[in-house]
Amino acid sequence: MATVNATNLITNGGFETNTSGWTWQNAAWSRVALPGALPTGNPGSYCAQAPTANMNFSGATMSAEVSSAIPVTSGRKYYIRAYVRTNNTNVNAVQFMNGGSALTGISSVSISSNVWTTLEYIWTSNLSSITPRINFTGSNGNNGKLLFIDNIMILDLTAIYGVSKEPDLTILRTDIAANGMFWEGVKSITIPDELAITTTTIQPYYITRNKPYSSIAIQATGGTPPYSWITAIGNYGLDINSITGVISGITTNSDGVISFSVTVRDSVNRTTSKQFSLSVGTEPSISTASPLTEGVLGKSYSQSLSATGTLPITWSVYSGTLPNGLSLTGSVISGTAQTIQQSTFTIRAVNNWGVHDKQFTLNVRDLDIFAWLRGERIGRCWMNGEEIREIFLKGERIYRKK
Ligand SMILES: [Ca+2]
Repeated sequence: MATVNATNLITNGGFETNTSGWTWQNAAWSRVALPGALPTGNPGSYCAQAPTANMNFSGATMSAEVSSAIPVTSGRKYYIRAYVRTNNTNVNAVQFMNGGSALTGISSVSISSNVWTTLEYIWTSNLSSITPRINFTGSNGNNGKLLFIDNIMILDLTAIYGVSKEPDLTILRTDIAANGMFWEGVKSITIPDELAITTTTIQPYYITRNKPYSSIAIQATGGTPPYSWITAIGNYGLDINSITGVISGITTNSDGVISFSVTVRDSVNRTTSKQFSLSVGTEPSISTASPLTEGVLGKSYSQSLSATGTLPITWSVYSGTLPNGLSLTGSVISGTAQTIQQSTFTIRAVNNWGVHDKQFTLNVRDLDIFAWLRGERIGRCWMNGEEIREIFLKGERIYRKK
């Protein structure tokens, strides 16, 4: 919340200093005590002449007008307000005007007899100055009853709230009510900080297709809490909790970035929106089977690993070690096997949507396998695709794989 000075652009808009700054169509207008309650601190209103005099409302008007134009700025927003009242049954309308001309968007208002009526507007100026006038319109009859005016006020909302942050009437009434009505000169007015969505990126930003998703709550600041949240992302299978600001659901969207607008509304219906996006994809799943293709001592080796899931996928040896001489680069295990061994290790595949670990074994065998038959080195013996390790003849080993 911030407290700022709200300057009434109309000097003596509440007639606290009698007729100063005003001219009157009927010179007999005078300051009188208020007939009926306005907020405290309003010691007098201006009214038409005393009840014994005549006011001709036979198609005529009666008006009070500031005596010199006040500057305004085209394009800026202004809060305009006046209290009016009459017990003259021949008066049927009152209007806040610019001298003798209507202000754009502000028309006359019917008034009920002897009841204070609030003229209240947010007006976007199309002028460089205005001469505020309260214009009563009547018909048929001469009588001497009363017309009251009080608390005429013009506030430069653009100056108070800043460009593009001017409130609507509901918000302004809330602000003013918190401080009491004010009627003259400079008064302080409490305005809420600008309502803003402070979350920059919805977390988690990456959303896995076909899996339940729940975000960290989107955050807002300013305005007048509590907040409610609105968005239109139902076509992505997601929705926002109107109270918590948490986005959840299951999306079946294909890979890619989805974008949508999130709106926050505060308790006085001020709203602001922000564009957000989420990235849809799927987590990795390593599809290469274990054990891996056997390596041969001293020979170059290359084995590409594969995984499903949204690219890019980053590969690493999560635990264990690759056979001596081999290394993992990207998704390829390669190198020159240096040691006859069987290695067991865990490969990790990671992308923005998840992690998959899978254990592999990789055997490195001897390149120069040979065998001995009765003391002579010979080639290798195979049977049904299996390499034979030893052959015995009548208890004597006649063949041995090295
Ligand atoms: Ca007053």
